[in-house]
Amino acid sequence: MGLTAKEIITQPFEGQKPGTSGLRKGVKVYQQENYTENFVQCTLTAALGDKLAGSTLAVGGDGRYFGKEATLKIIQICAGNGVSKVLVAHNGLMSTPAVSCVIRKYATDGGIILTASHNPGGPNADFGIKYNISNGGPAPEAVTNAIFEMTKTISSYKICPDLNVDISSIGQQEFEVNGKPFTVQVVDSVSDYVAYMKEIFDFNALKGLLQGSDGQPGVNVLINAMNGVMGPYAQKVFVEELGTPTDNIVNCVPMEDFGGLHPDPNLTYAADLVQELEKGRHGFGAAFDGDGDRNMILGKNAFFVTPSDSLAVLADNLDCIPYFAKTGVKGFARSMPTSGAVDRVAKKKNQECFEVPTGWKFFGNLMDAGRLSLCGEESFGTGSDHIREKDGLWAVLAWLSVLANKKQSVEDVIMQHWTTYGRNFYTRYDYENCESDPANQMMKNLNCFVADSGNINKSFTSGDKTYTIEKIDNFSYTDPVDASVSKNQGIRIIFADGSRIIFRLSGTGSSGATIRLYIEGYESDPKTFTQSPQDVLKPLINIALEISKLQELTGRDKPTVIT
Ligand code: VG1
Ligand code: CO
Repeated sequence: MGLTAKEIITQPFEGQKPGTSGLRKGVKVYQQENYTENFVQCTLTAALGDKLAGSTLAVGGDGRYFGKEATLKIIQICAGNGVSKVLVAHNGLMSTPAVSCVIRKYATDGGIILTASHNPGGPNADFGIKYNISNGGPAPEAVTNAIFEMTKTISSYKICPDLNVDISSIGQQEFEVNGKPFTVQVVDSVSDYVAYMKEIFDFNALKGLLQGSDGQPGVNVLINAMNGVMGPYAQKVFVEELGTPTDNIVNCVPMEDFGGLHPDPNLTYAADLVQELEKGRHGFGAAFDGDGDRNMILGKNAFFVTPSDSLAVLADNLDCIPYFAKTGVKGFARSMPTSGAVDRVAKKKNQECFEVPTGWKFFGNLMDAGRLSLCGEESFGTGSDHIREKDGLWAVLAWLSVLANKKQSVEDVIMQHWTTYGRNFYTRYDYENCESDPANQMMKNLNCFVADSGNINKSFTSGDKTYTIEKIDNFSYTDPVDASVSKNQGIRIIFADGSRIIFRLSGTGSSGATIRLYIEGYESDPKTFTQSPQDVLKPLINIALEISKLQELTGRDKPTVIT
């Protein structure tokens, strides 16, 4: 029997601008009457316009609280709007990179990802909705701006409230809505994603590395999925494909509240992994965030690979990965706050290297234009043009490919890299959940600092170091492909020796303001390489605090997270 779509009258709502990566709010906000429906309608209409009726879309999420409910609602809204087909994740669970993979593999018109990524989940935590376009990547700013504009004028949404979909078994379900066929296909994204990884990497070589070969003992790995969506993917790749014992993959059952963890793979929130690795029993450790696009890589004794270095090392060693032998290497890119370590590799290899604003959406155009193969962010994001999202598990397999090929430990690979290129010392300070007014005031003051050309050539001294300002600006990016301009992407204070201080406000926080302070300093003297970034960068940190008056304004005497 056919179903009927309804048009529900609703009110415009403001203050919904999507941030660095979709719209993130407390779950309770999304649970308000018509809120999720409104935002989804605005998203679909703004993103697809005339193409919405008859389109095919993918839907999946990281399994956090409210995800299943939202998934079913989204399918009903799709049906209400005349969408032809929805590819939905089995039980609603699909990592962000897997959604990108599915959008591309099945050539859908776009997809919706239900995640607040590395933000905590549960009835009192966060939720998020993010739209990806047909290339598999996050919607560009033109689309997110259009969504925002529509939230101010929306007056109704369309839904098919009687549509009853079962997402617990894989396969196809057919419906008739307003006299037209509507198909829901429940996909096994784990199989699709893992099949793709097997095309990209040499799984036999990886197996040899983990199990031991040619008289070499195997590398004992520890993989921590932080109770997020990556559990099933890690299980399939490590246990089923590579023969890793089950004990070596932990927190691999997805939970609605991530078991109370803050699913952000950094030294603070993934302290469990760090402590295990410190015991020296594993040669390699990795953690993912809730939606599986981020990665943290550790070596034996918890040797920490800074994400910016991770990017540079992979750039230097892409020949260890079969995919790049097929596609060739077409250029590198990093987000603006990410250290310049990769730039050095690009220079040596004569590759283009782009500096884009924070957030993965800026890489997609470059990839589609065939100018970018590998890119990354300092925030534990690494990826390539195999999809259009950063990809945590891909990064782990890339690292293992390097280790297998070079027959070296993580620490040896990094040391060798620094010996060749010098070390870009790097640290990031996060001041999470500050009050908004003082944080905005600080940025306002910094904008004044930037506007005052008298600050150029000014010197700042801290301890025995003196730094002279060479350039200051609020980073602006002109997309080399479509010439779109993105302004106000972060305050940069660049010194004569190339050291940098960067300030920006997070676009993914769900309440208050999160200030991010990024510090980079370059050293070529091998004697410095084993020193701690906190020691080496201390003078620059002090100068950053002095210029910004961060502590006075926010009342914070230390950051909540140091990376
Ligand atoms: C943060 C990171 C940024 C990343 C974004 C989304 O944004 O800094 O590099 O792309 O999160 O990552 P912000 O605006 O809070 O600094 V994820 O894993 O949340 O998709
Ligand atoms: Co994420």
